[in-house]
Amino acid sequence: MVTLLDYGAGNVRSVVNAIKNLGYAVRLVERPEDILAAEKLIFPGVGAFGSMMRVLHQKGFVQPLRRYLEQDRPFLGICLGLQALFQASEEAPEEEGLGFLKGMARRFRVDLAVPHIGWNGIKPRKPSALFQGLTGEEKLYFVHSYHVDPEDAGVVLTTTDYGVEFVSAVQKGRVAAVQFHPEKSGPTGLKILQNFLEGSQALSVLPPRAPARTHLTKRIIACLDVRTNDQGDLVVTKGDQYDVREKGQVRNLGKPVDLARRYYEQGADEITFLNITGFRDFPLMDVPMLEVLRRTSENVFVPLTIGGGIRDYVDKDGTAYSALDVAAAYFRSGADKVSIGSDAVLIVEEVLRTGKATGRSAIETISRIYGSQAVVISIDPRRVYVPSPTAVPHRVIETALPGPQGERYCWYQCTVKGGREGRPLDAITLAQVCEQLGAGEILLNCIDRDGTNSGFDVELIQAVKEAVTIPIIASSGAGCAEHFLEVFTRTKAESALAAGIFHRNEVPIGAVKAYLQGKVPIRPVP
Ligand code: 1PR
Repeated sequence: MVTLLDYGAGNVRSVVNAIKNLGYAVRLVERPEDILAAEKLIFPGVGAFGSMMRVLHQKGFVQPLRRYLEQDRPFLGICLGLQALFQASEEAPEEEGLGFLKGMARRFRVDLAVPHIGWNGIKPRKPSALFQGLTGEEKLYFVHSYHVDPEDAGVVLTTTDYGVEFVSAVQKGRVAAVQFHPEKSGPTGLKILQNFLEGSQALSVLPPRAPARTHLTKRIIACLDVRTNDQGDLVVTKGDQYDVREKGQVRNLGKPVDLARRYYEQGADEITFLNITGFRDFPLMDVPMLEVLRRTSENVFVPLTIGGGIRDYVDKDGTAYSALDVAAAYFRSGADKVSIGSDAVLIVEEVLRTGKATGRSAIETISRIYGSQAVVISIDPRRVYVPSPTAVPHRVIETALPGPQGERYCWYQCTVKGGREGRPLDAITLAQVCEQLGAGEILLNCIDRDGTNSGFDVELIQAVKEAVTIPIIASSGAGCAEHFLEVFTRTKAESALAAGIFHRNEVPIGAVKAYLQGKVPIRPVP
């Protein structure tokens, strides 16, 4: 029996599912005394340091946790569960950590995108039971903006490179904690969890190979656009330039849960579900999407993002739900990140009109509680050609692909409601303001390229990438493996997403990765 400390933020469902998948029963901590009664304790922290510590105090968990740690009992901290072991964090200087280890969590100060999101390696520093069966060359999934800085070098278990060499795992006696997410790191992560669950100190090993340097890999993401078809079934569909109908019928490319599982097995680094009619339906009533997440997270152990309908909503009977309520329902069902589309455009328009942020927008409220890494902004822009850089009051770029009248300039107009309505806002400005409001990542679609197999719009991707410091997911237009290499070499995008070629089995994920191997850092298919 393993005990899991769930303090109510983020996605503990995946950890529970991973443990169950390994054949163990899980008990959740409900009262402070459950902590000291645990045989083995896992503390998966997700969200922001300050809110985590406040909740731990409110629930009376801090003292029993400190005692459990001091008694040197089996403990595995994950992500914030690692940072919580230290005295403090720059993320919330007013909150004290558990103080089991001396030192603090510091924000990344690197010339790279922050948060550090994606699959990176580890460099083991000392033997541990957690390393049994590992080669040392595995990739693990990270998502964080802060890293720990221990005073005692003796507690360092692994380090990882990301602009700086940071501590990615610690161990002191039977207390271990990792910055990466084993429950989101595919078969390697499950192996580490299994090692903890079965582990004995006597079996400590060092992996046979340790990389001299680790690299954040480029992520390959499979995207599932989901909606109800005319027969009432929830299906994965795919459009051409956002038109998902063929001969009047919604294209049916398969069942969401089955396809997600297939892409996981094929080596997808992440899976995104977009509820493409979420702007119409009330998503909390949209039980099928929650069910899709619940079922997918039972046996898919890579990050899951869900988008569509993340916004404030007033029900027919006048009951108000906040975007935070909607997001919370998705996180509880297995999502690691939520993606905000139409609402982000309206939020940014409001900020630009009034000159200030309200603090109450979906982006701000969700990132405050769940952390910026949990908030993705999905942009659906359309290219608009103009004759000169000053023809419109928007961010215009010079293009190598002239327009129908020979125009050498264009801007990227944001749209809402799945491309149905253009707005007077450009994609670059939208991305910048969303970053300021607390968004952690940009999913950059392009309606002109969507479903065309003609390659990513590298001009758009580079223009947005240069304007923000958060990671970018390049999306729309992938038609072959070479298009992924093009987007990774001609732009600094951290990841690339595709839908149609994967759904139609034209280019499987494994073929994309095999082609990229040795050309850009990539997580090999496990
Ligand atoms: O506005 O917050 O409710 O979110 C709705 C979400 O649904 C947005 O993220 C929006 O991008 C998405 N969406 C809305 N309508 C459509 C549609 O296709 N009619 N899908 C749609 C957008 C675009 C990509 C696609 C890539 C790759 N899909 O995610 O998967 O373009 O496709 P490809 O590789 O086949 O070219 P809200």
